[in-house]
Amino acid sequence: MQITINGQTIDVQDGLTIMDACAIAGIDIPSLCYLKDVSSNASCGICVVEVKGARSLLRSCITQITEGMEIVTNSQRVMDARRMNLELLLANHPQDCLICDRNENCELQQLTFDLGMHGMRFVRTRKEILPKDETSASLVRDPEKCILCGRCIAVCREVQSVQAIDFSGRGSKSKVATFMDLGLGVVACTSCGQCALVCPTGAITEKSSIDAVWKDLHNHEKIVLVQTAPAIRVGIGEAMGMPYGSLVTRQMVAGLRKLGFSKVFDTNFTADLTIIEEGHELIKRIKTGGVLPMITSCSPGWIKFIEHFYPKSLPHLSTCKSPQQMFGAVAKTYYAEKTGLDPRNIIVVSVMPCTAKKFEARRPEMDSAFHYWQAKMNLSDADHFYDVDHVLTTRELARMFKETGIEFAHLPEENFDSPLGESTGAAVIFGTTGGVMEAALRTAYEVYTGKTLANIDFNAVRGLNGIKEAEVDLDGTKIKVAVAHTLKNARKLLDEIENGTSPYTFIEVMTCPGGCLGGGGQPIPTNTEIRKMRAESIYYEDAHKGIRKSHENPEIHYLYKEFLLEPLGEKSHRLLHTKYIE
Ligand code: HC1
Repeated sequence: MQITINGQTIDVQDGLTIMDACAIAGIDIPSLCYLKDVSSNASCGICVVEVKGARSLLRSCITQITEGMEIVTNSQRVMDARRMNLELLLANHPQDCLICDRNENCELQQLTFDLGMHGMRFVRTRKEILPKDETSASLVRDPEKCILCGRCIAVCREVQSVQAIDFSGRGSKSKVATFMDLGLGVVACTSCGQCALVCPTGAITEKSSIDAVWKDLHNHEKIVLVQTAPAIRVGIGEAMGMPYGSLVTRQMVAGLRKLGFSKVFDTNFTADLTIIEEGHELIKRIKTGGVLPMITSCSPGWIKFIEHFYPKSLPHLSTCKSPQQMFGAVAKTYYAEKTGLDPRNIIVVSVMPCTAKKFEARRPEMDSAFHYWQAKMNLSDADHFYDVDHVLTTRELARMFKETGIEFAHLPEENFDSPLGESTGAAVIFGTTGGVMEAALRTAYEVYTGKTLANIDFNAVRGLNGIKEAEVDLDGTKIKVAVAHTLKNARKLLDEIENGTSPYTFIEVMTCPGGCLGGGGQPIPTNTEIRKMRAESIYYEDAHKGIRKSHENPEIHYLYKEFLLEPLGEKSHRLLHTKYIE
């Protein structure tokens, strides 16, 4: 099909929107509401263009091209309309950019600059000040900064099938709201933070733990340990200005030491531990007629989803805590004992790509180390501590680096501390969809059959398809496995389980698109192309690791020999496994 854009004739395929056709012609049409692959509300009015013969300007994100269409994207009329629509949005928007969490990473701010705005003619029309919603352990919503673009609503509904938020009110009273304005911490929100990832302004952000972490880092009575999730090493470089998907594992370790952490450990260590416990749990369920399919349990948004929407299916969840929580429990018991530290003085900080991890760390049952020590040390309730004290997102860690002037790209490469820093290739792939499944199969196969796996790369469970499946032959016992990322895809697998048609033995579910590397706490922007680049780096690290199977991690062997004694043993059950809330 032939169309003309700004006087130039080009050939493009049928069925495109004007915005897509312009992108092919090298013209980036601005928009504050459009969300590629998800939806367009066509609400912001920034993407308007002139089309010959049309009476008014047209929104390029929803208007399809037609043969011979003549489009103008840069006329005075177009520029004036875009500026006018932006001015109307700015009229009700707070002018506190300098102290906003999204300063320098705000699409509204950037567009104001890009469109050459020099003044604002309109005054605020909204009469009341809309209160912040701080009810969630993970997220803060500030409706004053909301421009009603609808992206958060679209991602919550279309990607996650959760619908925790929606538009309410009309005209000047329109706002994004939770059911009955009860707050994100009260309604059925999974805390996944995908809304924060797509918000063009500072209207939804993670609940910051930065001040609390600094306070503990500056308290010389505290030993502050940090653990880093698998997906941080492919995200933090981006947040520090490096190319998308930069793999910066050892610079990250150096940077964390510069911030003052006493020891820099790796969540990957307890990802390996999770595989040992979860692999044995799966084998036990297969051999003893336990509840199948068993479903992975390390993604806290997913746990909240199944608790809210599919409580009948909770027995399908592995009882394993997530690697984040296993780390906290092991650090404040095994590591405390080994080093002679008072567990009350140990602070565990997690760096996670995930906003729901903040919620997970505050689940009331996540205090197993406290109960472990309570009787031994005669602790009172006043001594109470959680296994994980603070959770920082990738974005928050980047802010801390910037606050201290750390030039991330020039950091030397350093190694994790021992004994909670050694990990395998199986652990790093936890950070991408399919990774937990692949890691579990590498171990489950060898434990179940007693044989060495010839090819440890399970390509069938790699990639960004919404649901992937594979058949695995455990030496004559054939099992079918499935992998889903996003809660909308997980819903399909749960529906099969609940109507009795699920053909699977083992299922991996990760809450966020692409798995943790696309988590709600990762750098903004995060989109499909960027997720692919992060996944490539993760598989690169796996392929270049000396040890690639969790059960071959030597530090895990010591942990069992010196402390846990055996998988699924008494200590494991007290510290590494959990129950769910119906
Ligand atoms: Fe994840 Fe996990 S992989 S949940 O996605 O099991 O957040 O990265 O840390 O706990 O290990 C997140 C990532 C992370 C846990 C591990």
